[in-house]
Amino acid sequence: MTGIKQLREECGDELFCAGNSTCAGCGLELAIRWAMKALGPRTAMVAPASCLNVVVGLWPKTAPAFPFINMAFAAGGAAATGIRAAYDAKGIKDMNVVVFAGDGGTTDIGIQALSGAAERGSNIIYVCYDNEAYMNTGRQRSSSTPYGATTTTTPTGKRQHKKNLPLIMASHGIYVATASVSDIPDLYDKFKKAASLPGCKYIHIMAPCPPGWRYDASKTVEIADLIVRTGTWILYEIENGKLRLTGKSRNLLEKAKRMPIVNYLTEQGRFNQVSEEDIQILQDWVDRNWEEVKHWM
Ligand SMILES: Cc1ncc(C[n+]2csc(CCOP(=O)(O)OP(=O)(O)O)c2C)c(N)n1
Ligand code: SF4
Ligand SMILES: [Mg+2]
Repeated sequence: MTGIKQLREECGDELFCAGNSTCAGCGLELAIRWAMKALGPRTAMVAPASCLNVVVGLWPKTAPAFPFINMAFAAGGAAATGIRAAYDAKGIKDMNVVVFAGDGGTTDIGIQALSGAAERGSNIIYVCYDNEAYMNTGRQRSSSTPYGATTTTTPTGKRQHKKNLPLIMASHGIYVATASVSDIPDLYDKFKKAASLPGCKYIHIMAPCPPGWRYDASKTVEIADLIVRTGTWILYEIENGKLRLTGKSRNLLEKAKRMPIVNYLTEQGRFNQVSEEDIQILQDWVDRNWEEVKHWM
């Protein structure tokens, strides 16, 4: 794994520049900055409707120092496939083509275009930065919002569990990785790996959002670490159908090693209303997810 010292030496210029308008402590900003440090400037990015569309700013003062296109909500996978086809037609072989989409734009609205790109084997990297709701429009629930979380459309707490999109994408037989903004070397290595592989690759990043999750902006990395240490978000990569745990998740296969989920929930205002019964339902869901992961190992 790339160490912190090596990361510092390897990383080139900042490609997602100052002047962007993310909120303080935005997990999306950490995710895109480090993804781009791994991918480098020969990268074209498609951004379906999301916070990312807005925070880049308006031309000529836009934050990305690389080709960037805002896209219709449903069309991320299709647009990236088209861009790759255009590069191929022009004989340009050294560009990464990347979709950077929110959880709403991935797990709900963009899933058919993503599934199509994966099935066709389009040579793209599709990234979902997951802040677990439609944040840009004021915090509505998505299929990636966890059970119990309040949003404006689930004011008493969501009653359905989070959709497991990484494993749905793994069922397409492609390279899949999960990541967290609390473990940058792990995230960095997964982008480097994805860029080196042919076909469609899928990376799902847990990217906390202070105003949406209702916690202090200084705690983003701490919260992103807690979600991993409680086993609520599992770090792994799946290559050729085999799952390999990475980062802190490597030591958490045994339930006794995982912190109880309540330690993660109490840090965030969005879980203020959960009952003891809800906490147990969430804990059981976490434990079931670990059992599921074992089937892929
Ligand atoms: C077809 C369509 N419906 C609704 C919208 C309005 N809209 C823009 S961004 C957004 C929320 C996106 O949520 P997500 O994909 O999770 O990204 P986030 O805002 O959380 O970064 C919505 C509903 C739109 N642009 N297009
Ligand atoms: S609302 Fe959340 S995801 Fe959007 S810019 Fe602010 S912190 Fe980032
Ligand atoms: Mg979102």
